[in-house]
Amino acid sequence: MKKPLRIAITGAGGQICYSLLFRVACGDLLGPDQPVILHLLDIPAAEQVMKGVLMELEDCAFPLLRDMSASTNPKAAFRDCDIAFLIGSRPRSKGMERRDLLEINGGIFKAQGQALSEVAQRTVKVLVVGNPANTNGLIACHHARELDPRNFSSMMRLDHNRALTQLALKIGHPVHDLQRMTVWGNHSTTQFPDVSQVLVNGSPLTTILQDPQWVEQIFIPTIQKRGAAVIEARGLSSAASAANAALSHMRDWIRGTPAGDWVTMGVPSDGSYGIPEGLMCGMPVTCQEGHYEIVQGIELSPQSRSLIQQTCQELSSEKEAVAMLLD
Ligand code: NAX
Repeated sequence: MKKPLRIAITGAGGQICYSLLFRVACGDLLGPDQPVILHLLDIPAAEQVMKGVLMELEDCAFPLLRDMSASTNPKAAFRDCDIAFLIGSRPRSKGMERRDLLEINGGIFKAQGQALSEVAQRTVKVLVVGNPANTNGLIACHHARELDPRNFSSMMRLDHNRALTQLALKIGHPVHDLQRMTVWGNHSTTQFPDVSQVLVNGSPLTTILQDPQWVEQIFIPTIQKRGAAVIEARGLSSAASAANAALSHMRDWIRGTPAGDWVTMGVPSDGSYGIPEGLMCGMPVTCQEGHYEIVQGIELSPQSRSLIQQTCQELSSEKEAVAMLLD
């Protein structure tokens, strides 16, 4: 049997983790022959809830779950961890300005980046889910001075999966037939779900979808506003689908993307596609042997370039709003 891997998960008392923890513990992330040790982190107000979650994890008798702990101290939770899901963050409360939200969360992710840098494995893979995910990811990465920035990513996979399904429904194919979806930019309403490279059973989508206006007028706004639509329907934000996306993101990063396909990850921009360096931006990536590469050579139309520029402008303005946390 392999040596157990340590997986830190923050926001452990919240609704996304209530789905994610159980899937990680049963082997959905790393496979049926990889034991895991779970390190839960939340704030003191959620200590009692974490206790209950630990009890339920015990009650599942998962064969792969070798040990688990709950803490309110980031350094304790991140010690020696191989994988970290940073999910916990402060929600926007009544009267709070967007700038205040960015700053409060920035403070949380600064401290967590520093703690990861001090105590996590040097190869730790970090996925930031807590919103604003891209900018929080940038802050955590910036403060993890002893770690490679390529260890950090932010979650765009829920947007990616939403886009795949809406497209599959439109053309009447199973999701399985579709490849090469990309969601550029920010996990926000400015994101650009880009179908221009999508293949359906190896053929360009454009040979099947005869309705270009649908993409602009229905598809793109539907994906951009899907989070709000789920809140409207459920009275709560996406949780199980977010947990599934986080798990898929980390699984593909570690175990690789299928040949000929790619996924969307928020990763530190390197200047590709004219996106300014130093943003945590949704981009198409392939993964192999635990490393991602940004897909190169995609031909972008002037309209696509303009939509990418708009969402990156939003990322730049978020970065400016937290400039004091990026010194
Ligand atoms: P919940 O409010 O259910 O849970 C959040 C948990 O985080 C709470 O238990 C809270 O005590 C904890 N927390 C707060 N500050 C913390 C800190 N400093 N350290 C550790 N834990 C802390 O939210 P949930 O629905 O689970 O969502 C979590 C985050 O994911 C939110 O920021 C949400 O906006 C974000 N999302 C991001 C998505 C993405 O695609 N990037 C999609 C889903 C989700 O909306």
